Amino acid sequence: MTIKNQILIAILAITLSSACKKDKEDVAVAPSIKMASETATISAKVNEKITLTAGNKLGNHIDQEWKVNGEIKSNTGVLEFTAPKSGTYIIDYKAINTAGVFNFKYVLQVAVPEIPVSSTSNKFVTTLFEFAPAAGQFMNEASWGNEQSGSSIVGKQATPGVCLGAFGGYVVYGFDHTVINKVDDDDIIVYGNAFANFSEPGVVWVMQDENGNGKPDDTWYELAGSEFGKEGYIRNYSVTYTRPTPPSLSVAWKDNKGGSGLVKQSFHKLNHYPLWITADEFTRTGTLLPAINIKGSSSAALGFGYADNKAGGDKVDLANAIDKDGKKVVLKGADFIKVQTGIMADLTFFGELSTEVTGIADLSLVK
Ligand SMILES: [Ca+2]
Ligand SMILES: [Ca+2]
Ligand SMILES: [Ca+2]
Repeated sequence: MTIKNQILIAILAITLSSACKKDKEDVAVAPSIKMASETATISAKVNEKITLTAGNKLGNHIDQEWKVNGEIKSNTGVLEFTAPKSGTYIIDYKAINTAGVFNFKYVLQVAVPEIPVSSTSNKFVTTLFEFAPAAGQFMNEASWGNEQSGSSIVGKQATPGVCLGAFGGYVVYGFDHTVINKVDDDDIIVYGNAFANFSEPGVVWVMQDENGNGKPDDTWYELAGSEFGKEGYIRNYSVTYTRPTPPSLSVAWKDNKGGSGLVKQSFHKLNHYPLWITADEFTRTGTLLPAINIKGSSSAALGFGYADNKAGGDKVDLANAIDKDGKKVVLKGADFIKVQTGIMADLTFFGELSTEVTGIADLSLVK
């Protein structure tokens, strides 16, 4: 080895050792962090930006990470986060280097947006969002079952109102305020045209405007009634209706349990397939209620909790809300409501069982 090479190696060795030493100086101390807010439970509104800051007291090298519900949202000392909907968000901050790690956890509570009742609030539903009936004897008629029938009960009680057709047909409305879930009391009344031994029970669903956008694009919760969990009660029951070819009045259906049948023509002379639906078949999915009270053309009322079930209207309690797994949920209130025909039955000369709705009101505003 030449002298020149020996000198080069010596220089290289010194350079490497000083580089290592410098790194060691940087990472020798674990992160020392001062959170700008040390309150672990924080709150915010939907669509409101919050800013959280972590201060590096030593200014040494650290890697940082902010996670919201397990998803990385920032790798700096600052997290800016806007909750897109109500709920609980877990925010984890981590600072790490080779000498140690620092963690801080926030629990962010975001309340469901609420529109309070005011002097101008309407007791009735004020917006029709969707009218999606099934096949039925009133379809395509100028009264109960045409494309416009859904709007018949906006802001009022009305007869004719809206007919939902056979199983699974539904209509969705919104209130101009949040209907509050009163403790130990019913909250909403759904008016229908039921009378003794002529009930056509519909399942009631409610939704909170969790993302505050005024639209029913959040989570539906079924209001469990008297038949919940009983024999013949089936959630996620689907029925597909097929456009009759050649045109005829009766409409064939098949369900997702291997069953099939006809929505039979009765007194009514128009096509029972909703003709404004351009597809040649459509499917309605919902909760099937037991047909235990149906004998021929007689259909006695079910216990409680369904639309078009009892004469004078049906009161429902938001406290009976259940999630997709059938578990009870606590709702502060509801902004949207869906009513859906709950039984697939042929009431002989009365035609198919089809829920009618003639009004929906917030009971707290009904005098
Ligand atoms: Ca209640
Ligand atoms: Ca009815
Ligand atoms: Ca919404």
